[in-house]
Amino acid sequence: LFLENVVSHPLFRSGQCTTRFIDETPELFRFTPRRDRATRLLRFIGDVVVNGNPEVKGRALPKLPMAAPVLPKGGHAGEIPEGSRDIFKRLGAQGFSEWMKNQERILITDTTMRDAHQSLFATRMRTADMLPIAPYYARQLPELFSLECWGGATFDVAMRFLKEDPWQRLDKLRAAAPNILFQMLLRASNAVGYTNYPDNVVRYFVQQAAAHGMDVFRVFDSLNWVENMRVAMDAVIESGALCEGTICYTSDIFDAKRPKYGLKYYVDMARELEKAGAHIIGIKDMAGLCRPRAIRELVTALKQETGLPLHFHTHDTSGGSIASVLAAVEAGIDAVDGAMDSMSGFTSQPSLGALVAALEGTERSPGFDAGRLQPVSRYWEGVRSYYAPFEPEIRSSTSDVYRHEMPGGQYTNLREQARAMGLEHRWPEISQAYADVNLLFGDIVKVTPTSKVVGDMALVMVANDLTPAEVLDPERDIAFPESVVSLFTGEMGFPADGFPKALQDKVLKGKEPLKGRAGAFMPPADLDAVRAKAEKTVGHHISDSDLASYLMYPKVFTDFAAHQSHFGDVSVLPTPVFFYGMAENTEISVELDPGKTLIVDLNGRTDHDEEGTAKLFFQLNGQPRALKVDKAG
Ligand code: 3PY
Ligand code: ZN
Repeated sequence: LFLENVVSHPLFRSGQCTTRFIDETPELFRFTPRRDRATRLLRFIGDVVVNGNPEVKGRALPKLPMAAPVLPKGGHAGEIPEGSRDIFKRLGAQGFSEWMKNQERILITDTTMRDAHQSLFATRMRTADMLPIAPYYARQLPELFSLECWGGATFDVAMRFLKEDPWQRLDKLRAAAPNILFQMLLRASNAVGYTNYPDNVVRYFVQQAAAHGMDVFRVFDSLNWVENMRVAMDAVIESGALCEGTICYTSDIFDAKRPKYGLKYYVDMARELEKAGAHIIGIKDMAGLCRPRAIRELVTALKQETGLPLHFHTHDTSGGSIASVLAAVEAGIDAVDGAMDSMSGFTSQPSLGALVAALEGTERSPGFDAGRLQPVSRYWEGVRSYYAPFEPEIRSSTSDVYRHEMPGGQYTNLREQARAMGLEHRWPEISQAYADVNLLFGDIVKVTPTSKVVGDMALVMVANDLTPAEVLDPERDIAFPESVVSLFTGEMGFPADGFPKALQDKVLKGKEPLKGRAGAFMPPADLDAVRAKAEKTVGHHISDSDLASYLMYPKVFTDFAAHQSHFGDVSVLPTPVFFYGMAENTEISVELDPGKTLIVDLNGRTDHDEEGTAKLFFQLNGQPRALKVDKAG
């Protein structure tokens, strides 16, 4: 047993290992017999076949077996050409920032592996579907500026719902595509969570992400408060990575009725971000509100006022985003985001194919033609069909977004929350309540986590048939959700003009709001003590990245660890098996490790007996295995 683990490790064999070795490779010190992995996976498969995956309960499930996505023919092996990451490594952060400005071609980020699925199907895309295409990106699309593949909601969803380790996803992708910059979304002091963390936790998280190969950190604050971004920005800069200091765009710079979000607001913020050390300025139009005229004006002004490259991110909820991206390109933007065609449109990013085709033959063409995207897009099309049960019913663009201003990444999630509360049929009221809550809260920036608070309150209003006047009425007692109390306390920071005083008093019921940045009032986490506590809870040694997960989400991490010890690493299972199980008389293959494959056949099953137990008959690499599974609940 021992021989399979520690002793065969090259570092151990070199005789150079110290106690750090245990810290850095804890997996080698978990002495689980190898064949247990197969048994545990079989246990998981059996459970899904008999009881269903709780994550898809109540959804319309696809018919099994499902066709596998088709990978492009060829182009996945052989030499890896130079890409943006090689250039970055050569030039360093400052030099790379200059390099970006000197490019005539437009630089392109593909968001398919992060924001696109976050916005289209509730962040459910699994690592197993990302990994096979990564070698093609490395070889066929080395001209891409970056792959946005981590952060935002993907971090907690990975552990919470997909039962997989986000760090392992990053490591595996990194190994498969070492030449293209990886980009993540970081919610500044909220890191990848929903509320502020102590400063040393934010720093620790950034250090871990950088050590695992993250290159571009898109750092934003959900109230556009630069003061609240500094800790995260400094940590990124100190780690040697690229810091994209980001402005969240809301309202409309031309709306005379909302003058606080005029051009000056954004220019001032960009200047502050430049002073704070950003290497790139991100314009994050999370709801897709920035129309062509506005982005043209914004890019022109920010180019004049800052010496930094600009990167535009938008959503296609209204259907109008490609026009905005092209306007940005014409105004001289340096980099833009899009998603592969089959993963684009609606609440996701605009289509990369459309963008590249529009720029073909111009001096701003990205250096590859739209044809090169098609095989990759076809692969994603197959992947997307796996996740159909997570897609909302709505099929078309909706320019109604200019009214409710809901971020693309939230739209499908809020509809999901509404569905879970039995309120989906009242969606028009919910979206109106969302707009009303924004005004009640003082017309704030709405992006994770503030957008979630606005959504929570909107659901409460609709569920309880509350009007805005009733919410404000001092005589009327309202049970505000915890997230609303947290917002008005200042735990997510403060908007530049503060919160409306009367509502704040009503929400806080005499409790004092914070007098400044939440991080300044939080004692630093004792990382050794937290680690010891986490290890005691999960019952084994944890790695540095496990600690980062635990610091972000203690309960989610411990539940995930318990799932892993019961079922093993389920991230290696094909997606249809993970969510929908296996049909009788079908076979799947599972790659446990490179070159180590498990063939699983489900030959038949019995119904539940009186005790509620069903028997499943498998073959595991040709050997018969029977498995008893109890009925859930
Ligand atoms: C996130 O924070 O996850 C977002 O996508 C915000 O737009
Ligand atoms: Zn987005």
